[in-house]
Amino acid sequence: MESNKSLSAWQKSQQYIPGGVNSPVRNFSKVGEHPRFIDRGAGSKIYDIDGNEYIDYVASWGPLVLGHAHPDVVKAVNAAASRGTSFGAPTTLETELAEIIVNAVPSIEQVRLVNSGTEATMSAIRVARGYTGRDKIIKIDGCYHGHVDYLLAKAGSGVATFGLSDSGGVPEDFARNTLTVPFNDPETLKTTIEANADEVACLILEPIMGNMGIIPPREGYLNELREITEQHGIVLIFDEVITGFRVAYGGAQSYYGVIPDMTCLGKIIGGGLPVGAYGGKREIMQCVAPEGDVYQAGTLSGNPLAVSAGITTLKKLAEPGVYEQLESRAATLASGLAEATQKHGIDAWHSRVGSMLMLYFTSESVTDADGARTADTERFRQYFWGLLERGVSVAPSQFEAGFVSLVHSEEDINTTVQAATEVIANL
Ligand code: HOZ
Repeated sequence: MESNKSLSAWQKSQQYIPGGVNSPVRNFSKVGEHPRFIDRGAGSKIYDIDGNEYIDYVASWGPLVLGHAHPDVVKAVNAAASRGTSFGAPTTLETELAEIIVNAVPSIEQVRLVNSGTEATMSAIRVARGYTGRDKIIKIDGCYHGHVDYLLAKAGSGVATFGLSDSGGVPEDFARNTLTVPFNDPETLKTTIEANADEVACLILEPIMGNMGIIPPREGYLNELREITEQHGIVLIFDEVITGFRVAYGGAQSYYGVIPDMTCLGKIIGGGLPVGAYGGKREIMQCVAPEGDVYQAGTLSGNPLAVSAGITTLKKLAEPGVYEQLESRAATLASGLAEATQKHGIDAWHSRVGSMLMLYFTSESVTDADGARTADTERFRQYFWGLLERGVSVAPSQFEAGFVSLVHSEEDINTTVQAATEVIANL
């Protein structure tokens, strides 16, 4: 497969951009070689600058549930752009998106739009601290909530991909108030809370871990978290930047029927444009300035382009049969992969919730970050290249989720299973 143009594009980009990329996991260094530079996307496919075509399961790391360059999204963005890209003043479009979100996500009575998932989690935690008057926070080992200083401790995504325990540049003092506990382990959470009685403002987690591969909650785990946090007056924050509108229209909270106090959103609600949001109970959200004293602001927050793409995307997702289709295509893909690893005697753990899935190369169970860390990344590297050479693009990391979108046809799925089976047979 020809990739000379990507190679020279990367050689040039590295002169001007650290690692040649604007987000670490896009760099292929953990799978070896250079990243492919993308020219365009259409539906389920992306095309690199050397002219190679790939069935894409990265989906811009989650947002593109309607696929690339969906005509309605493109039309909405063009229409918005022709009326002005940003005003720094309220528009009715923002209220329209906020209303859709409030009606869809059970925990959200009021919502603030921001520009990224990082901004959403950072702001939600500030509000939780302001609301409770407490400083400490608890996060889960392997959950990733963006690149907020004090949330990079034991984080997933690129931090896990590059084998970092945390990030340079974060003063110890900043992380002093961050406590971490394992996923699916309510007992350690209880003892941690008891050891820090009346000091913990919030517990933040991805209800389905999506930055360490895919790790679903054990049955009852989220309910236990709900009970424990309620008992101690701790704000429970679900980071649904990945799972929001992905596993169900109302996100993981409606999928599992557990309602947090606050929710962070991003990715899908911007339809592929930069956006984030945080929201929750009215009483808590009333702490946000100008109603309350917790400050948060942004020049481009709620800009008409991102908001229009988001509204169009969420309206499509409200149509009947959407989540059934995602479920059925992803189930076919997952069972094809499971059959292949079984047939060829490859140690594997298959994980899937709705249209998010992951194949870990390990003989262990993956129910928390330590389980995920047992995966054989060298074997993943071979798998990744085998797929890419056969025209299938997955994230260049054992710890990043795969996403099925509404435009993946049965043929795409069958082609992918066939390609993966060939690769697995040769591992
Ligand atoms: N943190 C994102 C994946 N979990 C990566 C974003 C990107 O590289 O675009």
